[in-house]
Amino acid sequence: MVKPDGVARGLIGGIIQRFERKGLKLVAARFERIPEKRVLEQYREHLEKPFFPSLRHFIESGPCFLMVWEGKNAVSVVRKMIGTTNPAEAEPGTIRGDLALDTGRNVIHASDSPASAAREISLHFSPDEIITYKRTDEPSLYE
Ligand code: D4T
Repeated sequence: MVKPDGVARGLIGGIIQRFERKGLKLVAARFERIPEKRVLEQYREHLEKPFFPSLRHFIESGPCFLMVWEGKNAVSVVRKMIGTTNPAEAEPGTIRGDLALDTGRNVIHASDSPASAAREISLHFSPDEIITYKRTDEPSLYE
C-alpha cells in the first residue's frame, strides 16, 4: 500500500507504473483512510514497539492506496523493489531508495512473506474484490 506520505506527494501513479512495467498484475485496489481497527490489525506485530504510536498516528493521518499485485514470486519481487525499511540505506533504483529519506515516511508498505500477504489481503479485501483476468503480455512474461 502507498502510505499517506506517498499519496500526499503524488507518488501513486509512478509506483503503480513500476509494478506494471515489472510484469506484475494488479488484481485489487482501494483508496481509503484505513479505519483504526484495521490499522491495529495490520501492524499487530509492532503494537509494543516504541515507534508504534507515531506509526499508527501517521497511517491514520490520511488516505492510503491499497493494492494486491499478482505474479511469479510477487512477494519477494515487490520487497526487493521497495527497498529496505530505512530509506537512507535503501538501494538506488528501489522505491524507498529513490523517493524517501526517513523510516517514518518510507512511502510504501509491502507484505514480507506469502503468509503475511494472505493475512493482509484478507484483512483489507473481501474475496469478491480480487479480480481474475489476463494481461495480454503474459505469454511474453513467463517461459
Ligand atoms: P512496512 O511494514 O511498512 O512495509 O515496513 P517494513 O516491513 O519494511 O518494516 P517494519 O515492519 O520493520 O516496520 C513497519 C513500519 O514502521 C515504521 N517504522 C519502523 C518506524 O516508524 N520506525 C522504526 O524505527 C521502524 C523500525 C516503518 C515501517
